[in-house]
Amino acid sequence: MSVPFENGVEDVPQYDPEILKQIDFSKSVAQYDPPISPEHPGENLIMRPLCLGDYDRGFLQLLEQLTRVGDLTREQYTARFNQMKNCADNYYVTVLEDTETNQVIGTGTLVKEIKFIHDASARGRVEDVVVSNQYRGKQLGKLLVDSMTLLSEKVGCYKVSLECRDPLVKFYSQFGFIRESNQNYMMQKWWN
Ligand code: 16G
Repeated sequence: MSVPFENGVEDVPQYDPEILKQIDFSKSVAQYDPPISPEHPGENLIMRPLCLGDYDRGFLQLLEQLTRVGDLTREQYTARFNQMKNCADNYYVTVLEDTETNQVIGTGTLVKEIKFIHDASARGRVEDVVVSNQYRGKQLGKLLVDSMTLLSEKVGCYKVSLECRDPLVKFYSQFGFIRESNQNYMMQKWWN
């Protein structure tokens, strides 16, 4: 179902846009100067769920600034979008759009991994955070991480985690993330 956004664009959102309005940003432990929020991310910017039409608004090109994406066709994008939309309680792919250029200039995702443990609770993961080169220094990465972190509590995650390289540990600690002394992140990479 298409919904109208503040910028007049009507599109199919990956998750219910009302959920973003439920984030209690007063709970944020990060500092903003000047103050910004999910409802007011900055001049000519809106925060909203990823939409189907973001294939044409530079979403995949933006992700390329984070890691390899590959040449996803519109069909591949649409299929993956619909898969995530069908699990809208578990995926919150969020974007920042510049309403002057109609380009997606920032993104961050909350993944809610459901579990049996902790009274059938869930774990949140903040994933795939990137802000376009020309928009750095506007606290937008901070806003995206903060919003996805606060959202994780709202949607019932008993904990939330993320992966990052050493130089970013300080950045992520401002949201309350701590590097656990006896927990290691281990992985195997099958392909790139
Ligand atoms: C970073 C991202 C992670 C992303 C990965 C991609 C954050 C907090 N972390 O670790 O979500 O999936 O980079 O790198 O955004 P890769 O292609 O090497 O897996």
